[in-house]
Amino acid sequence: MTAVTTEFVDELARGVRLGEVRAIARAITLVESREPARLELLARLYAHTGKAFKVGLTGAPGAGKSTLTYQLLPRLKARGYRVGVLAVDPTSPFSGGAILGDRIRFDEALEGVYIRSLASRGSIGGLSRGVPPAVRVLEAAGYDLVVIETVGAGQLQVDVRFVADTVVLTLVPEAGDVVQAMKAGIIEIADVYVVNKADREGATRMRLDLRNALELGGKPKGWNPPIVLTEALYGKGVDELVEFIEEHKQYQQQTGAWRTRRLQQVEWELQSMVHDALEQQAHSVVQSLFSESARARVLDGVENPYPALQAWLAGE
Ligand SMILES: Nc1nc2c(ncn2[C@@H]2O[C@H](COP(=O)(O)OP(=O)(O)O)[C@@H](O)[C@H]2O)c(=O)[nH]1
Ligand SMILES: [Mg+2]
Repeated sequence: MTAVTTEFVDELARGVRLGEVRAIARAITLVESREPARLELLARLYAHTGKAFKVGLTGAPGAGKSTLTYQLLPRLKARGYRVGVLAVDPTSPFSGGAILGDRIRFDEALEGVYIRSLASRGSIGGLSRGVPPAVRVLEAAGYDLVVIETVGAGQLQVDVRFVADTVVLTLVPEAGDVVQAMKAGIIEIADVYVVNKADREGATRMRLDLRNALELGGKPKGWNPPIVLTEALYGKGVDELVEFIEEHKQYQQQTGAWRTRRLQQVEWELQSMVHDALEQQAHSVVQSLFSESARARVLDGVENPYPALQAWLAGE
């Protein structure tokens, strides 16, 4: 990337505010990068951010998250939302452009929707640190609902809580083993559960197992996470899913849970930025404390590195 000038950042910020697709794309590329100017851009946009409703869609690869997202789009638009999609999934048709990408130009469902894939590298616990700043770019551009599709298992799915207001966990009947999901610690993280591919055998049974597993932990005091059966491929059950997503949003707004959750999101966003900066710093600190020949001496057992590290940590 060439040196980023203040004029360039100004122009980007202006373009983003006008909702220009090219400016949005370049802005997201910038905020995803480690260019110092990314903070300048974010500072410029900040006043226009923080308002979008963020729906996190998580689940194993192949569970049907992209298909579901595609089905959600026209329904969310019909409710008046301006929708953006961030896919943290290298295999997603959204990001790969293989399936949906080819249809993008003449597909009504995708009209007016901004879709972008994000790299999952440079992450804490697997979730792209690029998500919160990319969301802010979309917010500044006027999008008021962002769907975040994250692929993965275990930790990755837990992290989505810190970027989304409502987490939808997509399971499939074949994955039948609810106990596995419980062990992985992902069973408690969702606000809405989806058993997709309900056209296949075992979906009703799975809903039952899931309900039992959820109630093992005792009756929840607040939100009781619903379980929706869907057939994303055929658009079945998706209206119900949208209903529950909206209900969860309203529940949070009415109870104040919204604010608690968003405070956690702010913490995670800032922490991931600092974490990233420290990681970069770690490399240069080691280079400056221990030259290549010093590192060779450490290897050969003739230079004890710990006093130097101790001194550095103590700020000497
Ligand atoms: N039978 C069936 N297949 C589905 C359904 N939903 C999605 N699929 C298929 O499952 C595969 C994976 O879907 P995709 O949306 O890419 O999953 P993702 O990896 O979770 O994003 C695709 O071939 C879809 O067509 C469904 O409700 N029933
Ligand atoms: Mg996908």
